[in-house]
Amino acid sequence: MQQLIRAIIVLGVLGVVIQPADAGPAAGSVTGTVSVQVKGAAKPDRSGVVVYLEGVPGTPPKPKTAIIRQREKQFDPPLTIVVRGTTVDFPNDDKFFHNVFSVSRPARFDLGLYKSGAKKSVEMKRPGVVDVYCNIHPEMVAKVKVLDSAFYTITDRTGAFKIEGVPEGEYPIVAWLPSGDEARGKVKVTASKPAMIQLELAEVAKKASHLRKDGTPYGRYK
Ligand SMILES: [Cu+2]
Repeated sequence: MQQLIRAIIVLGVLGVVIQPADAGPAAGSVTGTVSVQVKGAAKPDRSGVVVYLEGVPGTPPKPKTAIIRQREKQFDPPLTIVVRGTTVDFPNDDKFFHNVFSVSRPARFDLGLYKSGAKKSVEMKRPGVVDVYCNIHPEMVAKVKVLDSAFYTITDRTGAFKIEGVPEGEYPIVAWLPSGDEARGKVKVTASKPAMIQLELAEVAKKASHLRKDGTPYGRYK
């Protein structure tokens, strides 16, 4: 059962241009804070909200490698943000077998059983959210958020964020909670004009339960 909690995320976005000394094309920063409110009360910990801009012109973001380890029957880290085209390595650092898989639309894969010390990799070709599980251990849960943008950041405990080096222009801005949905707005990055937007999104408190790769529930053989 999913329990929906209304949450409001207020993005205070300030467009600031930091003109480099050797003045090339104007590059700015988007800074601001995210304040998460659940049922009217401000959430003390506002970390973990992914904020990113879409459609920023220029060269496409460079994919980097990302690593999600299988360690002590957990995925480490549980949340990974990558740009499209990034290859994610899944090394097995445990002493026993795992079977990493995903049935999420942006990246369906089944890495099969593999042993301690082995590593398999997946290229994240499409943007979206990829839920990663192990077919043996239901407690192993990871998320990969694949973005088309290199202009992203994750809020800290205070909800503050900063995206640097943004060319001037108006862009869609997205705030995404891994445990909820996303809120969208637009932000104008200019030399002088600060912009303020308010977005609403729902935080979803849901029981972490999912099915195995073949769609059946996890049995008692764990
Ligand atoms: Cu496992």
